[in-house]
Amino acid sequence: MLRDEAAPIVILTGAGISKESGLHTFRDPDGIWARYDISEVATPDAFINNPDLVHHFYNDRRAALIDPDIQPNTAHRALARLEREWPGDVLLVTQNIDDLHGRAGSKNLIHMHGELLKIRCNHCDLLTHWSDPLGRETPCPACGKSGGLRPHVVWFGEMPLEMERIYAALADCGLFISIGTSGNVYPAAGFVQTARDEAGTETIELNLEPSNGATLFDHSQYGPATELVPAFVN
Ligand code: BV8
Repeated sequence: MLRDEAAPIVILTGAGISKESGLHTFRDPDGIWARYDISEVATPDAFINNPDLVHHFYNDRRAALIDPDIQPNTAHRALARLEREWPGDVLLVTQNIDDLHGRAGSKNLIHMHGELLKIRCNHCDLLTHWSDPLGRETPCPACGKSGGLRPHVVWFGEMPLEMERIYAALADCGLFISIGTSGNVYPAAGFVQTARDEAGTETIELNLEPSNGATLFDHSQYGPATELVPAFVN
């Protein structure tokens, strides 16, 4: 599949890569947005208007994620191996807020939508690992004030993280691989076009079904990530 055996690679993943680990996606029939309204749980206004509901939403997902049965799958591990073995740079950009890529061993990793197991404080500069339930009254472990803690998660209408680093990598990569994402959410859904706009970038989609941006990819394979990704990396 690869024309240049040392080209820098940028990989974008979405919720589909974690589905076979037991985590829900967002837009599949059994997905998260089938049970919750984005505007009530995943926007800054939602947090202002109903912080208890937003904390409940993320407390539920945080508790599900730390369940010992939730483990990285062979797709996560194959991407970590690709980073170790590929002669060129491999940057993994995930939209997911789970910690499965990191636990699988990926190091050059950007969580562009934040991380479910981190929190920050609106009263001070705290940013720390957190796996317990969070509430409006939880005192900040740094400044001691209540009412300021929030999940370290990028809500709709908020700027995704490390965008400069991502666009610099897209401008320089020889291969862009999109895995397990429906291509609904921007700016992530626009990365394939950005990669195409840089001469010579080969684009590949590995997904259960064609995404919204399917026609923008040079190559595509459809099926479960745990079948496609290890085979691709080998
Ligand atoms: C921003 C964290 C600007 C929260 C999330 C341009 C056009 C239109 C709209 C916009 C635009 N620019 C901005 C917007 C608005 C908005 C947006 O895109 N809205 C959409 C809904 C139209 N974007 C934003 O607000 C972004 N911010 O652009 O800010 C800005 C500028 C200046 C200053 C300030 C701001 C921020 C977006 C981030 C929102 N946060 N997550 C949380 O998780 O609770 S987004 C959320 O969607 C998750 O991160 C999720 O990962 C992401 C994308 O979903 P997917 O991962 O693709 O999941 P999905 O279920 O959709 O698809 C799963 C896929 O897997 C499917 O294709 C399925 O077939 C496949 N699959 C299933 N099983 C398997 C599988 N594949 C392989 N194997 C399997 N087994």
